Amino acid sequence: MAGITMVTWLGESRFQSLDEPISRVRNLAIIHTLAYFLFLLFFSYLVHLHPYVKLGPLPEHAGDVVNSSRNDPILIYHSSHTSRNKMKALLTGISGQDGYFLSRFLTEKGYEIHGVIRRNSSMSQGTVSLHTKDVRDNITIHYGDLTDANFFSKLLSEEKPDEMYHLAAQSFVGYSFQNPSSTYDVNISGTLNIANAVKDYSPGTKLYFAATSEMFGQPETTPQNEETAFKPRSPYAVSKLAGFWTMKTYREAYDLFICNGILFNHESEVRGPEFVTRKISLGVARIANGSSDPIELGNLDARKDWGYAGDYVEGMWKMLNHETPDDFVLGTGELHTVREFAQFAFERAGFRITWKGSGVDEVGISEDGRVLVKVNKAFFRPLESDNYLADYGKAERELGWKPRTKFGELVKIMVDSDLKESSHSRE
Ligand code: NAP
Ligand code: F7E
Repeated sequence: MAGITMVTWLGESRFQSLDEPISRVRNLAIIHTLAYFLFLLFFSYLVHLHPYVKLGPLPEHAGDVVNSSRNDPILIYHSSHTSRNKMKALLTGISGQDGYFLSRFLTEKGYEIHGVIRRNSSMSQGTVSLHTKDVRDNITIHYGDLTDANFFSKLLSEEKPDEMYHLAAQSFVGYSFQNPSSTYDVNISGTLNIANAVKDYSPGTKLYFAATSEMFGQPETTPQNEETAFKPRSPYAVSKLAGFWTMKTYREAYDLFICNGILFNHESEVRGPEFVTRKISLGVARIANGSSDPIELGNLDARKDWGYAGDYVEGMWKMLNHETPDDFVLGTGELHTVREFAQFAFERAGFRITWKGSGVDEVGISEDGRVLVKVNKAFFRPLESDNYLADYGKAERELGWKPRTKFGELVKIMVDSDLKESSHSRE
């Protein structure tokens, strides 16, 4: 062993005779150093530039994962659906309230978004037109109607999204009493079309269905959770319950990844104008800008568990990224009446309101004696569902979800937004 020493370089061992010239050893060291830096450069290219390399853990269904475990800091994968590194989400109801917040949320998460819009003569795109450019540019629109089974078969077979959020519906409870038939066509047959298209053309797609607290109807127990019995009290609620059971049946029968989100009322600055919260915030802004017409409302005693839509879309995504498909309740666990909503909303705009009279004769009056709110029987429903209160404990435990926006903050967001809009449109 005399005259022989061991040189370790970059984990490589080799024996070096002490008789070799020193310059040869130096050259070797330089070559090894260069090789090491080239390797580092190549590696950093892979991590930052190469389309098939992602940092951090990926959703489990991202595609065929190569050379990884879920805890690896770097995952290399080839998307089985798109051969790109972006997850693909397909949204029905993208032009509605939840479609707006979910598009924003998924864009921030790096998803490629496809959305279904039903054509209308003015070619308006609802809330899609409210997006900032980065979100709008990330959305591919497909024109189609929920009642068109062929359209969805073709769409699913062509796009094969990683995740699909079925949000589209005839969602207005009051209208469902007047037009139960079209409500059933859209909400029951339309939902069946989605379930069939996923089953037959893209069974690897994870599917979210927008079920509702309305399915509880007049619940016997409070608060309500995933175990509470359903007793629907409107054509809308009946149609959603049919959708809920269709999804549950398909999940079990065909081993599909389908989740039902049983969501309590969630509102926002882009809520449809006929829903009571937005009707109030728009009315308050109109009155603050000089209108003398009061807001006409129905049942002021109706109580709801109202949350902020922006919080709820995260819960939808968490459901589809849970290990197993399941059903979850999302809500706030707080109840407020329509009267309270109106009171808070007027206060936010600087009006103190006092209530006088009762039933259909009740009015909300300003300090200077003006009638700001009055009751109109036309806005009562044949049946009212009351006593709703969410127990979102399962979502909190299993998904780590809970509502962030309190009632007062929700009212503030909505009123401030409408005040700002109405002052702009006066300019
Ligand atoms: P929304 O604002 O009323 O949006 C409904 C969407 O469905 C709109 O984009 C609408 O398109 C679309 N749509 C209706 N009929 C269609 C048809 N035949 N074909 C294609 N698209 C159609 O409702 P949301 O508040 O976002 O709620 C999303 C979903 O959650 C709904 O299914 C609703 O029933 C359910 N949900 C909502 C709440 C809540 O408090 N917001 C609570 C529980 C469950 P147009 O723009 O053309 O009308
Ligand atoms: O009514 C009462 C009305 O129409 C709320 C949908 O997103 O949430 C929503 O359904 C309450 C009801 O929503 C007026 O009687 C009083 O008790 O804003 P809304 P909704 O019926 O709760 C559920 C969870 C969904 O799933 C639905 O898709 O307010 N109310 N006066 C009034 N309601 C309206 N619209 N207009 C009034 O003047």
